[in-house]
Amino acid sequence: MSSIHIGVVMGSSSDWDTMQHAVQILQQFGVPHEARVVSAHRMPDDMFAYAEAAAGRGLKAIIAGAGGAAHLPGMLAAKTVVPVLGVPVASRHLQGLDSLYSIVQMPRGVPVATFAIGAAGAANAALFAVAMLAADDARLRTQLETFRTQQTELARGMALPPAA
Ligand code: RP5
Repeated sequence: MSSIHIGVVMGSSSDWDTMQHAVQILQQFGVPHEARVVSAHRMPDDMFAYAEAAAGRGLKAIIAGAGGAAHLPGMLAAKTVVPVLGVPVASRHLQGLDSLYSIVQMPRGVPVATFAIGAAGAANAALFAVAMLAADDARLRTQLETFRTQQTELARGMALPPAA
């Protein structure tokens, strides 16, 4: 059994600015993970090999980010029953709407859990993965509850500037 629980993959190193927000969350929660480039279009054989090996390696979820014609999450999901969490990366010309539609509109039968475009989606995908793992991990559940409590306290402490 692998010690890696979550795989974070992306179509290009240019996705890292976005996808690092997922990795930061996994680091913060102490979740064993890996991060690598696995391009659907430029390395399809590697992508299939990654997906086919995922369950056997003990991965509990794959967070997959891609931009433009973002086939990576859907094609990974086609080759594994390990849950795939898709992150649409903002593209140069259509600002990620193309990525979002490419990832979210999976035909019935092969789901990809799709998150918001960009950094918030990457962070939330990781938080969702943490929540999945927390179902069987009391330490993670406590950490997640503390994280939520801290957010609540931050929001309650938010001050607004005087009206102009
Ligand atoms: C996709 O193409 C990647 O996920 C990336 O978002 C986009 C552009 O890739 P680069 O041209 O920056 O390598 O496959």
